[in-house]
Amino acid sequence: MPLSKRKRLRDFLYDQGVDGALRGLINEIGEASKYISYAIDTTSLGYSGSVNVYGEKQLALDVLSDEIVSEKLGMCGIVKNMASEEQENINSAFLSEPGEYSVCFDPLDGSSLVDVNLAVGTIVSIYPGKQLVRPGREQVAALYVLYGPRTTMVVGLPSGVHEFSLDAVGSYTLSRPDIKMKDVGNIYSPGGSRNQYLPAHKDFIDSLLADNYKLRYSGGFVPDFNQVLMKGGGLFTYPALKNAPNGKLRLMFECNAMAFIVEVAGGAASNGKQRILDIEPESIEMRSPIYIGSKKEVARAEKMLAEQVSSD
Ligand code: AFP
Repeated sequence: MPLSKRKRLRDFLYDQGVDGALRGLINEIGEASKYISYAIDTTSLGYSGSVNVYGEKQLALDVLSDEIVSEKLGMCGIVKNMASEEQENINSAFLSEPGEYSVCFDPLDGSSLVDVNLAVGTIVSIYPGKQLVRPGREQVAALYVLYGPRTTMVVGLPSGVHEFSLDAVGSYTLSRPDIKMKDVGNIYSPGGSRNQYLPAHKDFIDSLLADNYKLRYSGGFVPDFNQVLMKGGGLFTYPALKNAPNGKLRLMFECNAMAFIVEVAGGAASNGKQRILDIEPESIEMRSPIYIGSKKEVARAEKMLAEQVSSD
């Protein structure tokens, strides 16, 4: 199909009945992602000399990506509050009136993979109003951008999950409408070190192996989850570990957005005990174990973890 005939992001959102402010916000994030995509190709891969609020060294790319998203969102006149995984405080500096939405984002998740030329991503949760520390079920939209062989944006709306691809003239155009998850798949993406697995999680992973699930793991949450979503089934997990009882991934900056997307697509997302989207966040930086993908795999994990607890 000629480029000029493909459905552009802004037009598709309009056809989906998305309100003007939310359309504008999603497009602003799309604009920011174009600069991040360019920065990945051109910025040095060294460290910036700074650390984030968790004491983790920041790559120059981490800082630059965060600046790009923060400036775009701050100046768009739509965002009331925003929180970045790379910044210490919720940023209300651009408090805008009426500012219909607030945003949590991870500007460049998996950034340490850029220097080995693996795919990385931007993850965004969008909430109505100004409150940010709240359950993920209150999101009105969520999206991620995947910087891989192609740059794609997957947008989760209450009405459906849709993929857009960045084309040769710099427009996001619809490439996969209405993405759906099957109830069961055949790939699994197991984060964390096996020697740190808790017994029930080890039994769960071994049960997938026994059922001939194929291992697909790059170390990047965005590409690894995207593979499960686009293959239509399977499971990504980053569990509670002996040395990390709450896992590694951040609830507000990483898990909630993907959980919203996977549920709209017909899948499920759990911390092993409860639905990710129902977790009441204790703080904006809290971590959560995650089992996300097809319903049957998530249910199997919850069942095996519960049996472990009852037998303890
Ligand atoms: P970085 O953003 O520090 O590279 O971590 C990426 C990540 O948070 C997530 O994208 C991966 O799923 C997970 O870490 C991989 O962690 P392991 O390296 O422990 O498997």
